[in-house]
Amino acid sequence: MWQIQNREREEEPPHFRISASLSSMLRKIIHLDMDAFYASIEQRDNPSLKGQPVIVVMGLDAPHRHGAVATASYEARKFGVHSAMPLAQATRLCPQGIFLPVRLEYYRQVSRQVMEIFSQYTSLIEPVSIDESYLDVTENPRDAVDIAIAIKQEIKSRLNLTATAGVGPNKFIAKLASGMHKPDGLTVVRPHQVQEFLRDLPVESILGVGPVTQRKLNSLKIFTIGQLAAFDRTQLKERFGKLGLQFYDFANGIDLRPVVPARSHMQISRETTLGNRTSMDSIQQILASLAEGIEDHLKKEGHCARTVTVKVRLDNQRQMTRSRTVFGKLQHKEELLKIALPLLEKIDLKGKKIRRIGLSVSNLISLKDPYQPQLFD
Ligand code: DCP
Ligand code: MG
Repeated sequence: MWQIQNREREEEPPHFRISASLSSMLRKIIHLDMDAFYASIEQRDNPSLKGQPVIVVMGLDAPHRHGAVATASYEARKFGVHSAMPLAQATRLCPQGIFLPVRLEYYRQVSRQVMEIFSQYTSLIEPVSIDESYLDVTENPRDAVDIAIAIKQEIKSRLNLTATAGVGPNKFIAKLASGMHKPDGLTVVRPHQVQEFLRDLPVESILGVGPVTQRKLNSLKIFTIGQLAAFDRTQLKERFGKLGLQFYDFANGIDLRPVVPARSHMQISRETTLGNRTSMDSIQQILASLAEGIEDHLKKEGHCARTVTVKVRLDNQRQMTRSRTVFGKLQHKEELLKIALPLLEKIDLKGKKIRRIGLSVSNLISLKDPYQPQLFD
């Protein structure tokens, strides 16, 4: 049975007061992670391994048993065996274990089959590893929880494997949620439950808080995410720099990182060399004509973009780039420029000249996709 942590029907008033602009950024994100992925595939393919402590090893045939555990079935984990453990240690902890070699190409095939299931629900799929992905299902009219349940059922019925899912208003929350109940879990955090969900979790559950940062935070009497959320933002910035602001946002349930689909590695770019005496005004005009070229290309391909990058090469040969990713879908020249010009201003040009300037867009989204809304709807 799945453990569904869904306190939506509780009658308490919502704790989390989200401003209008923030609530417009709430999305429906599902984080999915397959359970004991390599080991589960081996157990599925060989029923005699069901319920057995299966340990899949990278370099099983290496001399002197120098292999390392890739993963262990949940039965083997009871003996303390886990990923990245040296084979010799795993053998000591679990002598009755069934040790198998990694079949990476085959697991990749299964991973592609999992992705195919995801793609029926959204095109915004960001694979993080062979068995873990973020899905942005905001544009799918179905409830995110229904979608997560349907995906889990389909993975079970079509592939005979189990996955754990977390549903939340952003990537940070969805990932934390999916880590709550494993294996075969489903944890849902609705926007008004975010604050309560985060409050008592240890600070080290925040992405980027490693042992050193954890010690520093603890020395400030910050042990829980709730304590971090209540801490002074300016002080966090002074002590931890930009990262401090990121921690503060996460602690307050804010995460603006978009789900970046795999195909978004594609980019469209235009660039040109500048003359010796090109003024800033004409640089802006040149940028506008580069933007026009990109708009034409995007329209022809039926794409829009989420990321804009400005690249300049200076007369000292140094190259500098500035990028910005937005929630909206960009296609028109004016929209591209509205992002590109401030990016250009961010580049420190004191005493230098721009030799070459480039504009590119990436994070491309297809407009032909059934789950993509029409532009500017
Ligand atoms: N993997 C690996 N080496 C590691 C960690 C993981 O080769 N150090 C491989 C084996 C895993 C797969 O990647 O099966 C997915 O990694 P996960 O961390 O998601 O672990 P599992 O899916 O095995 O277990 P869980 O149920 O905890 O997700
Ligand atoms: Mg996994």
